[in-house]
Amino acid sequence: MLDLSKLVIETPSWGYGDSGTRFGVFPQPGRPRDVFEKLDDAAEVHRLTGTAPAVALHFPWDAVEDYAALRGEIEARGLRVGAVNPNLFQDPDYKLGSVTHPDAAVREKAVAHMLECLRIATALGSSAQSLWLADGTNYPGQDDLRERRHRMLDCLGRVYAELPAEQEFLVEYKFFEPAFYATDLADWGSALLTCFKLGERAKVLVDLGHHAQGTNIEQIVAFLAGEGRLGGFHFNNRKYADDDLIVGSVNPFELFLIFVELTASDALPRLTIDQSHNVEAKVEAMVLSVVNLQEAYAKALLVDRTALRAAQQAGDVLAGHELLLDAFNTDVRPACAQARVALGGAENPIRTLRESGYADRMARHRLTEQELTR
Ligand code: RM4
Ligand code: MN
Ligand code: MN
Repeated sequence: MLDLSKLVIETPSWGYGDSGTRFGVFPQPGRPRDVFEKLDDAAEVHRLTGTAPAVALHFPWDAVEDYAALRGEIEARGLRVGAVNPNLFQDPDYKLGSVTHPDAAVREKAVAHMLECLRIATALGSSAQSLWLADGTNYPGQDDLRERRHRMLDCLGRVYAELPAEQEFLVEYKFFEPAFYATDLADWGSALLTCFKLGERAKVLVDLGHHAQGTNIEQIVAFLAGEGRLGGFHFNNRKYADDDLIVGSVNPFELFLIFVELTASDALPRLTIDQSHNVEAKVEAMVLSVVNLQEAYAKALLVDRTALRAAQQAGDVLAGHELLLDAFNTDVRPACAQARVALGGAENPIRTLRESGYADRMARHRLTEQELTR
């Protein structure tokens, strides 16, 4: 029988709140008003899927006065904290960068925020800091590329020196956006070199939306895993850029191939959803994302590794390819439904969610001040 118990997905607190495009934000009825209501949504996703017991948090978006109390609220919902994500991209001071900024005072501010996030992570019992920098330049000559690299290594080194023993430091790269000319951590190679400089607990985080079109992401997984530096994943899907669509919605075969690589290692890295649901119902979108991940994982487990190895050794090109197609084309939905029930989840999570009326209940309860005074 299929066993989904080793698959652990973190859902992102920021994936439950209001979001939009750079042209507009579309508030949804029932959207969570604070971190506690985001936790309620995350707990609902875990209840239905049995696979999403952890919640990644973003600071200062999820900041509270009392972190011991927040930890209690997380645990009371049957959840645990996932990675802690510092935010080095929203403050106006970061216009020209955070840890690469030409002004030392801004770099100090960025370091102070990351150190604060180490303390928050400790208080919440988190085992990872997950760093994404929006740093980069828009024009040739705008800043000195070598200097920026030195500033970044200096700042990150200072944070890494304070990293509590039980925490990992995850370094996420992105080759485009928001800078247009040069991104300071543009690809997995730059991220890996940075990790090598920082130390053993620094590992690379791969976000599916952060590559050039056509990049072979499963090969990046193989390289990083081979170096013991694959720290985590941000799942989403895209057609064009960093679209943050539901994972598996556009390119399920790519997702399957990534899971074939992930399951080739002894242990799975940290697996997080990093999506932004602009027009679709948010909790439903998160549930569908987890279901898609369960199915991609289940198909990867079906690959006959012994036969695959034999075909590869024999140089039989298409036999190996066919073995992957056999697994990918298998309908794993009934097996996943059964395995989900064994985990305490629902056979058909989307249908159960719809029938439960959760979305309507939240829309009635979670009224904003504006809606109440209307
Ligand atoms: C970035 C990146 C980060 C995420 C932010 C909100 O594109 O993917 O992981 O925290 O968006
Ligand atoms: Mn990401
Ligand atoms: Mn992204």
